[in-house]
Amino acid sequence: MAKASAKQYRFSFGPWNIDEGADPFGPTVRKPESLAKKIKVAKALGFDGVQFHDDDVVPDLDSKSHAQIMKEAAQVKRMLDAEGLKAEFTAPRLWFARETIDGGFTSNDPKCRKYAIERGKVCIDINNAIGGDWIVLWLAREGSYIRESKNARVSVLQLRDALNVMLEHDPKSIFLIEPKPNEPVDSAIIPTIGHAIGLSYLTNDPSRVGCLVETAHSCLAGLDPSDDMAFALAHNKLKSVHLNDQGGLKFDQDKSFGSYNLRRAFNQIRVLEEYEYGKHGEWIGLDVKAMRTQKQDGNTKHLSSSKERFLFLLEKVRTVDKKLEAQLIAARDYEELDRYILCHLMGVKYR
Ligand code: XUL
Ligand code: MN
Repeated sequence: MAKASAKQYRFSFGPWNIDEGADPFGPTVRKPESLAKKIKVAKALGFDGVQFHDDDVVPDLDSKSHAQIMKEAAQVKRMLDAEGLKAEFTAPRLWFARETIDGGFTSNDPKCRKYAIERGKVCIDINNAIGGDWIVLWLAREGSYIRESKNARVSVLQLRDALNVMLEHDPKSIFLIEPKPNEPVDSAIIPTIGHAIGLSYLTNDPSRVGCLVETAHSCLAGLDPSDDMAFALAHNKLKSVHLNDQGGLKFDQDKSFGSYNLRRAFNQIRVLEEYEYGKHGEWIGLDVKAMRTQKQDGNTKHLSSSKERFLFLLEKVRTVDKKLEAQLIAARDYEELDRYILCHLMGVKYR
């Protein structure tokens, strides 16, 4: 096991990270696990919190009264309390409903936009009931399949207006935008962290609109996830991360952290460590998926191994010879710096 103390870091994952293995080309291959079991797994694997979609907390919420929704949310809070776990966030699953086929906040149909905003408000109430730190907005279908179907400038302003309504609904809630450039739509309105931060400044209270960087989403935009994190940190807006991995420009893979590119994983932790990320209440979320080939009894290995790798790489980040690094930077000998970092990562003797 890794030696580094990870005390400053709090780890979380969501119920969707223990899944049944369905993909667009084939059905489920594993049995579903109950939410109660997933919460117990989080505890057993040494996680500190759980992330939720609104309907993970209250299934079928559109068919339930507000009082019933609040009652069921309180039950989930009790389940978390019993394990000594915290809710990190709640995200409205706005990409599932019939009303959001053409997007939620940016749908061309005003009735559907209204549905999305009302759903956002319910999500805020659920998040408060389970004691979550923030609302995450993955803007899944806020985009287009063909350029002519929407006015992208209007869409940005619709997102701003929706955020303003939600900011007003609860003056304490904090909203994190999780950008992704494509999938399920062809082109997202908010494809990168720069767009997410730009949108936050358009709202009535930018101090309560931050962002979440996901490794795979940055890679899908052709960007370096550690640079995206650094950009958000420079704006004081990085409140959460979804660490995973991605092999180039293909479908969103949500592979185990470091699975494709250990150096890229190392650099994400490096940038978080430099800022003392975690000391201000931020979380390390692991948005990873098991391979479809995985059997039932190994359906959480991707979670434990991602966390284990984080701790190994944290140790690597903390044991970089800072003096040598500074000397090589001063000498502009980046070839030697490259060699040193790779020796360090591979655990082979340097010199
Ligand atoms: C989608 C994705 C989601 C969000 C939560 O790609 O990453 O799991 O993180 O809604
Ligand atoms: Mn994610």
